[in-house]
Amino acid sequence: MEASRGEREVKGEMCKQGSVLIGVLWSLFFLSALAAALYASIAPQIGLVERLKDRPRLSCLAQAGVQRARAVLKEDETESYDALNDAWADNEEAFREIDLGDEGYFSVSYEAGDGSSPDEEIRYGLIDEERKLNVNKASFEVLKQFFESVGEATAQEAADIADAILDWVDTDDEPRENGAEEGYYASLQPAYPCKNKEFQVVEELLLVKAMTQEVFDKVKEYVTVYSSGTVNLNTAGKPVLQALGMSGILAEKVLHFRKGPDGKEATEDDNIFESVEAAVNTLSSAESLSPEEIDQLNNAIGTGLLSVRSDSFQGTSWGMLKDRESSVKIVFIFDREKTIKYWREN
Ligand SMILES: [Ca+2]
Ligand SMILES: [Ca+2]
Ligand SMILES: [Ca+2]
Repeated sequence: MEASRGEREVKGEMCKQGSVLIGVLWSLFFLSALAAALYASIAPQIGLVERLKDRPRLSCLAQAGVQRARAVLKEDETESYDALNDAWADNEEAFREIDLGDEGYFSVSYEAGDGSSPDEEIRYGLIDEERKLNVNKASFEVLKQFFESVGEATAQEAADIADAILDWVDTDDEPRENGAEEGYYASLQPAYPCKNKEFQVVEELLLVKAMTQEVFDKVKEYVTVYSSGTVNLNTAGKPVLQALGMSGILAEKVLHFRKGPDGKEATEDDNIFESVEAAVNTLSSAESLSPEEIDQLNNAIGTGLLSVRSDSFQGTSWGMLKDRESSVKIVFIFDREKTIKYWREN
């Protein structure tokens, strides 16, 4: 009996130790589950903190890209004209993954297409705003043609949009034939005023009567509010040349001439229009032009909207660190006087 009481005591003691052990294991299990859950809930914040810590460095790297863009533009050797083989337009040496030592590197790049094919290629440099149509400066005829050919709007829709744009910008309150002024915008739900001032961003076009998201998406890369107002014959794509009254075939002849012997845009052998006055002679010396095409080119010149020079430039500068994937992107637009017209960092 004594022995069995002793046995019971030992067993009781072992049971007690066992349950303490199980309790400890449970606690450990519980704690590690809690830690895992906690980590999962704060992991995004840890990532965010890391990124925030990197941000000033990344921002500096991207800003170095903007400074480089200014320096390259300042050294532009062809001041009387601007073309796609200028140093600012396509220049890997100046803009592609420029190593800034331990800090990281920057790239200034964009996707390029000549408007005649869907093929896009990455180029390192700036986009001149004069390759686009300035909606603050274009006439009714140019706007109507542009929204018909590029926006794929019907003739009536294009006329509505063109007149509504002119009314949006002009300071009076008298609607044009197809346009809209205060009376129209005041009747909308929600109502907003007619601006009677120039567009400040291209997205503002969406506020104008008759404009649809569908049309806007088709035209947005070809419109600007930042250019001097003229369209550069050396850089504009087919849709913009067509808006100035050139046929598709004539616009293609302009692009073909510009590409030069190698048939490629933005290479050393590109042909250049050195002045608007000589444009007809320059083009007809290289391409065969019909009398109608010569008339079209002369009419386009007659709009006063053609030039061979650009004044405002847009760039996208990426700052990147060597050991991490995070990056900062700055989209900027400045003019030759280095006035910043647009700046967005994210
Ligand atoms: Ca008005
Ligand atoms: Ca008006
Ligand atoms: Ca070429």
